[in-house]
Amino acid sequence: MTDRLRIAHCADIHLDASGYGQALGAEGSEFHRTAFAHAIEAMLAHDPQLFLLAGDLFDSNRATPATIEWAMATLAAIPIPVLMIPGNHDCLETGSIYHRYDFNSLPNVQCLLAHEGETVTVPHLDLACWGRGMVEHNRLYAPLGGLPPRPTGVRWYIAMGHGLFVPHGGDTDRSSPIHAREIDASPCDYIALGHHHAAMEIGEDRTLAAFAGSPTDKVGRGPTYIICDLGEDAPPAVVVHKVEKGWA
Ligand SMILES: [Mn+2]
Repeated sequence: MTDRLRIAHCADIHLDASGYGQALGAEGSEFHRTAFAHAIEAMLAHDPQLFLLAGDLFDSNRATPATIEWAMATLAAIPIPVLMIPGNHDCLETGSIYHRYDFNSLPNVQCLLAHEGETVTVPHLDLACWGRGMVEHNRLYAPLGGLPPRPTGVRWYIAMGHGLFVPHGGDTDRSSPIHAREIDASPCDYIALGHHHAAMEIGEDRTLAAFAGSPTDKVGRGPTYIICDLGEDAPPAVVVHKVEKGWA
C-alpha cells in the first residue's frame, strides 16, 4: 500500500526536430537532446517515483539512428520506472521507430503500443497505467477511447493520452480528440496528456488531467514539465514547472 505517489510527467520532446525541413547531420539535433537531458535532470531533482512520457518523444519516425540510440540510453539511465506512449509525430505507422527499436527491452521502460489500448502495472508502486498506441493521427482515433474501468487490486490508476483537448461543447471533427467529458467520467487518479505544447490543467473544480507542455519549446508558460502528487482521498496536486537550465 502506497499512501502517496509522486509522478514526473513530460511530453512533446520532439527529438530531431529540424525546423522548416532543414537537413540534420548524422548526429541529429543537439539542441533537442540537450534540452531533454536538462529536463530530466530537473524532473529527477523532485525525487519522483514514476516518470511518464505522453507522446512525441521524437519529431518524426525519420529520427536518426544516433538520436534513437541516445534516447534509449537516456531513458534506460532514469533510475525509476518510465511509462511512455507514442504521439502523432512518432506514431505506429509503417516504419515507426517503435517497430524498429524495442523500447520494452529497457528494464525500467514500458512503452504502451497496443492499438486498442493496454494496461501495464508497476507492482512496487501498486499502480496500473492504461494507454493506447496511436497508429494514425485522425479523427477516428480516440486517445482515451476504450479506457477500461478501474482495475481491482491496485492503489493507483493512471492513464496517458496524446491528442487534442476538446472542451465541453467543443467541436468533434479534428484528429485525436480528447473530450472533457471523457476526463470527467474516467475512473483514473490522474491522466497524463501530451500534444499541446503549452501546459494546461484540465478539470472543472479540481485538476484531473493535465498537458505537460513541452520541455523543448518555450510556447505558453515556457519549457515545462509537471510534478503531480497523488495522496489519500485528494485530487491530484499538479504543479507546472519550467526548465531553467539552458534557457536563460
Ligand atoms: Mn503531438
